[in-house]
Amino acid sequence: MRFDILTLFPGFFDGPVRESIIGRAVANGIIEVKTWNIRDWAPGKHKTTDDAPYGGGPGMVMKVEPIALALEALSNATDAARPVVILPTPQGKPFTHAQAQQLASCERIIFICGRYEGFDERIRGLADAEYSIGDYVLTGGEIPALAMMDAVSRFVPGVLGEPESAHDESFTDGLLEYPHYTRPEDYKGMRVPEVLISGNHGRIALWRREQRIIRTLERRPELLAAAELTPEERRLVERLKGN
Ligand code: 6GU
Repeated sequence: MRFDILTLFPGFFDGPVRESIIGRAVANGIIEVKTWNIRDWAPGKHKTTDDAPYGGGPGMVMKVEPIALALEALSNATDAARPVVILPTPQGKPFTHAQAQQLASCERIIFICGRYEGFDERIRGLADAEYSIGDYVLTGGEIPALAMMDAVSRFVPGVLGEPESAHDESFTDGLLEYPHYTRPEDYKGMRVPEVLISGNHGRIALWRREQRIIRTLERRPELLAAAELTPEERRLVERLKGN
């Protein structure tokens, strides 16, 4: 799978693309990440990528032409599959686990990273989808593009090792993760739950499932409506709620 990132700050991606699991996937040739400087498609001596807003007001607005030209140049390749173009914006649909999984089957994704106070509305017309990564405003699309690329890559076969991929339960069944512990058994009086050292795998599995339900109820109760629970587990939720 290949990611192309259009940005005014290609250096932003140097570390994240080299390190850790994504770095390993790139080194192994499972994913490919190419960054492109939008400025390289800006016309004129000054290579301007932004301009004053029509109608006045503060700040500058990113221009449409450099991005349009960049996309044209990137799509001119002889590839069979058309790339999917994603525009990270705070006004986009919330980006979810399900979208990450779905996008992982694309051969190629292009991210357009906007900066400054805004971008020309016509840039939206160049994208197939707009996504937001949460209800807060970031200074640009670079961090959201990295977050989405990371979430998508986890679903690309071979990116995660075996023990890691088996771990994928977390959002697929709509419950949060259970608590994890490793040595020491006692850290300043905070003990590892007894059940985890019992060696009883049946009890451990039950405890973990229950912990996931309790945790989801406490922290993200809105997730429970869509979670995959047995009738018995639904009754447990009602009991925990005090009903
Ligand atoms: Cl996708 N872009 C920006 N600039 N801010 C955000 C965002 C995206 N998602 C949440 N905040």
